[in-house]
Amino acid sequence: MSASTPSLFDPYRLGEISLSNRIVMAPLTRNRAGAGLVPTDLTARYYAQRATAGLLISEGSQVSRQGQGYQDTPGIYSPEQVAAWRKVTDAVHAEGGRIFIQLWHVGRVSHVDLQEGGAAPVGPSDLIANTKTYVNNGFAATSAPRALAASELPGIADDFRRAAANAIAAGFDGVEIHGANGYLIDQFLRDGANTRTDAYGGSIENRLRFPLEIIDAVAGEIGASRTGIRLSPVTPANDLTDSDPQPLFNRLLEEIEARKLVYVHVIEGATGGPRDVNPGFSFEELHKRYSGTWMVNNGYDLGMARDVIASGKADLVAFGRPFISNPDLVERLRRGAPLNELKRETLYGGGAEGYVDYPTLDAA
Ligand code: 8OZ
Repeated sequence: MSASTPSLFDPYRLGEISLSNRIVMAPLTRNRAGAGLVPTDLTARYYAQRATAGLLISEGSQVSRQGQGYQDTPGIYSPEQVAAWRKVTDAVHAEGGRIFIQLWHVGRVSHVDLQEGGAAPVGPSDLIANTKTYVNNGFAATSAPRALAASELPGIADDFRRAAANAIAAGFDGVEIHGANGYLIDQFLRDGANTRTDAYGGSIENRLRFPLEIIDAVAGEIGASRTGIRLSPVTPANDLTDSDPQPLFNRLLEEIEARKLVYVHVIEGATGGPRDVNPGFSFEELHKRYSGTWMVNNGYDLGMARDVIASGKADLVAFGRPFISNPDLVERLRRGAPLNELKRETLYGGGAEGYVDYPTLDAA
């Protein structure tokens, strides 16, 4: 390889910040928020332990009470949440790390027991998702959603805008808009979840309208150079279906290019599952349309990650579950060292166990 071949371990310029390497910690839901849905001191320790990643992306954090779909996920809408996240970003920055927050609205993937006054969750249409959520300490079917009125949409875009302002006030280096995995933004994009007959449904242009209004609200508030987005064009997660994702996402990438968002984070294949769920879909067609930072995710190991960076097919690689069980994942990859095994029973909920007690190489 020539000296100019990029490596996973080279620094990278992301908008206005520099990352010490091309390895990203993917957003990971852990369901450990404290009362008031605030991140805790353990949360700060967990992210600080992983600060050698070039970039950390926080777990999905709801932009409003309505945007919550699972028990004990943190928010970024109250003053208490902003103050608590400040402790997290300070701890990460003290270790030399960089951190974006993932801004999340679950849409129809929620349960009446998580909604204000037991209200129905909301979506583009009143179609129920055949999926489960976690509530009252157990898995439960999602509740039947109510179709949003067009007059409610500016309020939700404004929740995203305010959450982005809160994120900057809390010390985050930027935000990732959660446009993936069958949540609100993805629900508006897809004809399997969005059967609206107004300006927000039907044609590709119409299905893109609300997602783009959210993007414009966020980027207008904090700047495109601090705004990234996560997409999962072919995932079946959360009962999402779509008759023809290629032209839809081709158009979306053109719109994202025009808005100069700082990165696009793509989940290649089924979220946390096989990469080849839709072999006819071309991620290259998407990449071709966008000249900013291309972040890839899903089942990467060291060899795949080295190759995708060296080939120039991606700028950054996000690792999910390996970062839960290996706080020093970057060092382990650098040395080609073995990885700790993931304890699945402590993934969601609980305390320190399976959260901040995974050993580093040096400790082991
Ligand atoms: C696992 C459990 C709950 C939520 C996603 C935010 O899939 C999630 C999530 C993952 O994007």
